[in-house]
Amino acid sequence: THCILIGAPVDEGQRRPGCLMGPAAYRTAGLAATLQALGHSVEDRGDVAPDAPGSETCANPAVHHLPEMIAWTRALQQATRDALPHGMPIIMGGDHSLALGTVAGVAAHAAEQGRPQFVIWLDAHSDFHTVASTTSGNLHGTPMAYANGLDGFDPFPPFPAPIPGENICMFGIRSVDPAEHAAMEPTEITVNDMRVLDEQGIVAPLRAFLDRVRAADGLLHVSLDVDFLDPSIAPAVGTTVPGGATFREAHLVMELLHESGLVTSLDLVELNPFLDERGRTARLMVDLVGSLMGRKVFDRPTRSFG
Ligand code: DIR
Ligand code: MN
Ligand code: MN
Ligand code: MN
Repeated sequence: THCILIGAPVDEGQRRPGCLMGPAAYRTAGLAATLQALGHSVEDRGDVAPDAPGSETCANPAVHHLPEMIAWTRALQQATRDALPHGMPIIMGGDHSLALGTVAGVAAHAAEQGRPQFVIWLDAHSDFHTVASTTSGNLHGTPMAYANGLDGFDPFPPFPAPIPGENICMFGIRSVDPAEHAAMEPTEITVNDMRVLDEQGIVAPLRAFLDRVRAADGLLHVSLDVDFLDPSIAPAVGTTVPGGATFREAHLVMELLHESGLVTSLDLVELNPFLDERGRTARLMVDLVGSLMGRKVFDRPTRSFG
């Protein structure tokens, strides 16, 4: 695979400074070398620089950094869309608001190809607020609702090709605000919260979704929020929530994604290196990318996905 690294030092989607150091931390932790050691070619396109922000406003007084986020969204949509015909974009965040742009970019590309877009959201949070509904005002809590085509995103550009709920699958969810819960209720989104993972494990729900992606010949975007992981193994995130995925659960997700051969783009989000313990979380995230891109101890017999 030709891996295209894109730095997205977005820090404006939440209130705890530090995510802007994420791209540098991934580079320092050896992301490119890890990919090359697995036989991939790597192109680092550097950090995206958005245009100067405009002066957009919205009715919700809680929202902060709206013009900056709109500028990031436009720039990251373009950067992701530009990269997709050439390889697999790996977006190094940056807080999760960057997915407003990256998922828009992959959706635009998929529409151009005439193929359906699927998304796997690995996160403690559902990120299903709108600009209108967010009470924290942190736009990192909104990208999934934007991608699903919800109203309430003025004055953002309209989402290019809204992704139907059937094509969205969440894992690791354990923190959902009331407005998000209400907004998700009528959708067909598959929400594998931690209770599902406790009861069924990660394998069966993930394979069920991957079977659907394969059957539809879809493109698959994976958005990996550091807080998907349990804080005991991944402390470097502003919004830790107890009870997250374990080390092996996380690697197993990545290994199954690799074996599926379906992943076409990846976000790495919410890493805050300022909160890290000597690069521990950054290294874990890089190791997880290694598993996603084919690192394994022993090969497994090829398994049919249906
Ligand atoms: C909360 C927390 N739902 C909010 N969200 C996220 O502020 O909207 N934290 N995404 O990481
Ligand atoms: Mn998130
Ligand atoms: Mn989160
Ligand atoms: Mn978050």
